[in-house]
Amino acid sequence: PFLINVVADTHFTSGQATTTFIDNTPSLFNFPRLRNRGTKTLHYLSNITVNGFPGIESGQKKHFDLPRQPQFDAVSTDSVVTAKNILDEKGPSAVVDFIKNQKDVLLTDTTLRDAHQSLLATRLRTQDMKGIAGAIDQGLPELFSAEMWGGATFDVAYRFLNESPWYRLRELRKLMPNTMFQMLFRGSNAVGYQNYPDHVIAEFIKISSREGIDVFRIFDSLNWLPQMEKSIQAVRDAGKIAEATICYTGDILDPMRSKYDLKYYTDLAKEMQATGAHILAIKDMAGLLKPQAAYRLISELKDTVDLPIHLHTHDTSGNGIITYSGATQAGVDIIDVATASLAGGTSQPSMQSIYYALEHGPRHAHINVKNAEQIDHYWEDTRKYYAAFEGGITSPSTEVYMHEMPGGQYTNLKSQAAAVGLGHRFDEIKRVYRTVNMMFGDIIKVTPSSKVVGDMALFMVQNNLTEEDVYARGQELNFPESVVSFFRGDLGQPVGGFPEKLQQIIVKNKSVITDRPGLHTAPVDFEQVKAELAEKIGYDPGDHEVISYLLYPQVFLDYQKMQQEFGSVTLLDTPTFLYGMTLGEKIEVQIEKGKTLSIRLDEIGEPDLSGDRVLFFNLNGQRREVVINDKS
Ligand code: 3PY
Ligand code: ZN
Repeated sequence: PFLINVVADTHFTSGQATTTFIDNTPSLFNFPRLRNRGTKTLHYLSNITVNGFPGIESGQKKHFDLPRQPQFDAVSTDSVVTAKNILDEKGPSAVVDFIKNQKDVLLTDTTLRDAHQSLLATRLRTQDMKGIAGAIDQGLPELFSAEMWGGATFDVAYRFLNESPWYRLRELRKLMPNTMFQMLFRGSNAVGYQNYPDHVIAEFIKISSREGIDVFRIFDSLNWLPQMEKSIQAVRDAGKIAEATICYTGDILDPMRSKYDLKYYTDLAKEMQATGAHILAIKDMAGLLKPQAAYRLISELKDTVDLPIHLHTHDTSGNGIITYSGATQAGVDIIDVATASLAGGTSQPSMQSIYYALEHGPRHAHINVKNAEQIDHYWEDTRKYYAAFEGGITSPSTEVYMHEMPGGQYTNLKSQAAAVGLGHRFDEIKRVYRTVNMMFGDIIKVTPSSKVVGDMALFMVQNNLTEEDVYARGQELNFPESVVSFFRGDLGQPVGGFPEKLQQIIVKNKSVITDRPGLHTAPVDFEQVKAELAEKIGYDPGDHEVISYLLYPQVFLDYQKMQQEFGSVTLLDTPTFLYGMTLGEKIEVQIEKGKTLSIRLDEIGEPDLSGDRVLFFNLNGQRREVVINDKS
């Protein structure tokens, strides 16, 4: 390969190379890596088998039975007109009318997004979704939508699963033509943790609509409307459904938490309606909306706005079903649920449970529960693959009413704490999280503002700082970057503004902004970025790849590098993807129609002095060896 590189080098072939040519041309050593797909797959398998998957030690592979497939009594989508059919044929206003004409409460199934984000560190792979997607489309045509994209799934797919979120969207779209796809969109923070320029936001919405997203749940982590308006307009322009979202915090029935009282929510709802949104969503990201409060809030909102109301909660406290029951009585139009095997705890309440909770009452949950139970068998079996990523909350935790951490953050912060050696002080971190929230002025906490609170809490615990210490010694402390950025106004303005004294201590002499961060970001030249990316990856990228690179430059390039090294590993079954192979095991990977890799692991050699092991495989009848450095 070295000689090929030399001969291919234009500088060399032009005859200008001198004796320093080899030293000064490091690209000569970029050997064309493992081109062939089989070889790349063997390379991946060898690496995982020897070194383990990030977060999982090597040598853990167990036998898993194939997940059970649903047995439906009868399905006929011909007779059911789904919300997706209505949207495609008649547009968003017809869907709004469809919702308003329902007597029953409609369901959104969050299994493919929030459920695994909240329970399994967002690790659910497209391969496992593909195994059941068609059955969901056929067996649950009454669903309002399936939430399957956005939030943390976007970057986690690239970062940890070696797969493109766009691949997921395209594959599922093919398998679920009759189901509306819903995504969680962080307003001006898109699917990231920082503010992006307005036209980047608009471009992202345009591309994801084209690729198959129908409903955009748009929120701002501080409930600051100016950060949401551009997104709502972009969704309208794309002919899709804009759900303007109010994040719920505090407790409207607690007089001690008067900052977020009923009037706060109803006033905001009126402003949301004025943006031209199609639906109003109430996003109870931590699961703080208690049953009586839900009844009260939804009743008042129904009297205040003319939009359908879509409620989202997390079941962390164990009260989720009663909350939904209260909301349903008060007239909520749509509620978010997850399949039973991925419900409860920090995830959404169970779809099957709410069905029976409402059965024989005035308003039912609108699904075929038998089909839902059948589909759930698949998830019960599939969840087992991901045991290594379980968050560990196995029972209701009412402490959430104290710390108010969003469902997806709890386990995240726990592992962040463990990573810096503070795992044993997590109870203290939870209390300090609450203290920080109050120091910050009692803010809305949801990605990315929740991360700021979490970072500050970790910082204080790590440095043994009390609230008083922060005020007394703050000038000499170097606060985490996310905290400084937040107090400079980079995420927008919190309800009631920043506490001035603390803001001064944290930002010190840096300038702050009080208007929309989008007004301060330089515009992006998409063509120029595309050319820059093409140069880096060696091919002409699609607009979806350009936007991914814009949002997550390093994450996207790292993903590309992994693709070059290991090829596409999205088609491996999950036990093999996560745990590698055991000696003598045989697997089949269908890489395309009619093309299957048949792989057997025959031998794992002992490491040599530098730690290299040779693995012997049989690939489609041929003996192949792979050398891998043992880093375990
Ligand atoms: C996200 O933004 O990823 C969330 O799930 C917030 O609740
Ligand atoms: Zn959620």
